[in-house]
Amino acid sequence: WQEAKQACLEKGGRLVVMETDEEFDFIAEILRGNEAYRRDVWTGANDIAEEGNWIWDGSDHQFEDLNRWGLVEPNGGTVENCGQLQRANNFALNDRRCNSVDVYICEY
Ligand SMILES: [Ca+2]
Ligand SMILES: [Ca+2]
Ligand SMILES: [Ca+2]
Repeated sequence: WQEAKQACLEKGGRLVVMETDEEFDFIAEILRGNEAYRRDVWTGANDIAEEGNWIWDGSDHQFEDLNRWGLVEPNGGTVENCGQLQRANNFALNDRRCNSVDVYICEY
């Protein structure tokens, strides 16, 4: 996740921040509709600074405005502090170990 974040910064952007349900659905639909995206996908969501306090990296947009967790997520406590779109769960949000290697979406 840190490398994904850095890659976005170096391109002048940031990891995707989903301000609205519409934005979330727009991205999830693209991922669902394309066989090429058979991967979990990092977003800017994380609770690295404070366990349980989810924020969007690089944005002051309130994370609580969006409630798109998978059914049992977030379930990783202090072990899972980075938010991804989980393919196995129809691209709902999942907290995952930040050192997992996944693809990512930058926004500009
Ligand atoms: Ca956005
Ligand atoms: Ca956590
Ligand atoms: Ca999880």
